[in-house]
Amino acid sequence: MDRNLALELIRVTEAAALSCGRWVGKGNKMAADEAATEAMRRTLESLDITGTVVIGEGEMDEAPMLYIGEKVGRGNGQEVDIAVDPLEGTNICAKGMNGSIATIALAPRGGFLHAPDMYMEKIAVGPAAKGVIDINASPTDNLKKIAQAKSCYVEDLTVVILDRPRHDKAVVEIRKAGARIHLISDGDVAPAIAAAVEGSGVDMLFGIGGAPEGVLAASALKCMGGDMQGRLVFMSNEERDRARSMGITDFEKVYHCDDMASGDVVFAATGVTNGDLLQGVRYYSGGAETHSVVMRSKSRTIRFINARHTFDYKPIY
Ligand code: VTB
Repeated sequence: MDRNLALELIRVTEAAALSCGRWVGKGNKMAADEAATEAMRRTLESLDITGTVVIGEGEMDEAPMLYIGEKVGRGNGQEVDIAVDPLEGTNICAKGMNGSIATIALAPRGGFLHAPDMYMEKIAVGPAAKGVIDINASPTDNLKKIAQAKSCYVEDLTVVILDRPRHDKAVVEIRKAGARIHLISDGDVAPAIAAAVEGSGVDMLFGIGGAPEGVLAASALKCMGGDMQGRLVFMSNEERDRARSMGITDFEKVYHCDDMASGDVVFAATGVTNGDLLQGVRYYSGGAETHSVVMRSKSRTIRFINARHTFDYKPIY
């Protein structure tokens, strides 16, 4: 993977964030998502890659852009697979709440799990707790192991969980175990990554969210030396059929980072609204500032990038 691509990717997520940033708090999640998707699609066009979207906005017939199977890039460079979520956390963006990001990951052809659009049970931690998590163990056991690995008390740990009734039982157990909980309304990719950033205040992401987003989180955690386990959650026979048609045969399989994202992976994200990981887009007279992260699994370099964009020279925004 050409390492310059990593910096090129930041331009893609910045463009998405700058575009949907205009929709923050406007109560229109569809418009925000469309703005991010359109900007991401347009910027991808300028990359010297032969890209195929494998995690995208949906199937060809349901998404006008960045649909699964869509070819992107100039078509003159390395063959890569692309996972995108132009606006992860459409609701939070529409409500102006914390935690929405624009995100993308690249892997060599065949590098990503083709995750169907369904639920995935997830547990994610940073490098300090790598190798101690077990999705088959109880939340309490996982917390004890993480605390031991991090040389701290369970009471010092903060777990991020989507605020959903399906997590009520786990929330009770985690509180009883003594850990702090940060319940979020949406957007579980950024907190999974934050768990791998020392000093972010997040130690673990736990619970059931989207499977495609699980692949994006796994890509980032692979670049950071963190750890993640995921297991698909089937809600119907249709979902089983769909998974089968995407090549999935073992419905109980526990996916580790490398099963979801393999090879030389590059990941980038830009904050749309403020969060534990990234600051949101801040507009001012004549421009805006963005906050992004870009990383490569090969070098494990993690770059946080603040960029100031001057609109006179970027009239598109
Ligand atoms: C959402 C979204 C998350 O999972 O919650 C979704 O906010 C699925 O959960 O960021 P619901 O169906 O209960 O809303 C994510 O998209 C990603 O994992």
